[in-house]
Amino acid sequence: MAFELPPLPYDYAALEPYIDEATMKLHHDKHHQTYVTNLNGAIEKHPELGSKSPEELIKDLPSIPEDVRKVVQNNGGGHVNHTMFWEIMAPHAGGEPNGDIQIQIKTDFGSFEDFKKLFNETTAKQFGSGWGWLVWSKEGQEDGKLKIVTTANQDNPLSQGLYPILGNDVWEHAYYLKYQNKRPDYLAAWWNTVNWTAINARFEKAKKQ
Ligand code: MN3
Repeated sequence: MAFELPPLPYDYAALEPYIDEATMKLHHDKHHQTYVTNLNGAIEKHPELGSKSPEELIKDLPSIPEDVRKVVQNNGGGHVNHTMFWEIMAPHAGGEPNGDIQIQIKTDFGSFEDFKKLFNETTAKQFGSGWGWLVWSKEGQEDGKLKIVTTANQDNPLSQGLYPILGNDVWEHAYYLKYQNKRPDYLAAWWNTVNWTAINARFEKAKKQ
């Protein structure tokens, strides 16, 4: 097996009351596992792809053999997205950002409150399944800039040359058991799980890309 499901870095119930135990169990053990299984199915057809990291695979989709390109886009994306998602959350987390990301959010959005509001509004409007992202963009920028973007399905900003610093999953499987159709309530509650230490580490990586 080329790729494996990473263990959840905390207990299934650790993000209660913001994300419930049943959702975490299904989301990690069933949904994320399915992306890994399907990605491995594509690798079986083209074993040379197994020497690359999942990030490398989705960064250069045009180089993926056509018969498995869509499978890699969806399931490689699903694997990368969820691996990040578990890492950028933690129990007893949330609150105000700290470190370099706090300074950069202030520079690019004015304040954390303004950033959060814009992120939640933008992500609430993503039609159907997808993700809301905070990305680091060097496109047309001398030093780089934070931007908020959304993607459909399991598409990852890496495929567009953008580095994902944080992302929130707005597929219904991420929130429907607890929040039903109230995506904005889930989006608002989710900030209580955000692990700013992990996000600062991703921001450091982004700047080195
Ligand atoms: Mn998901």
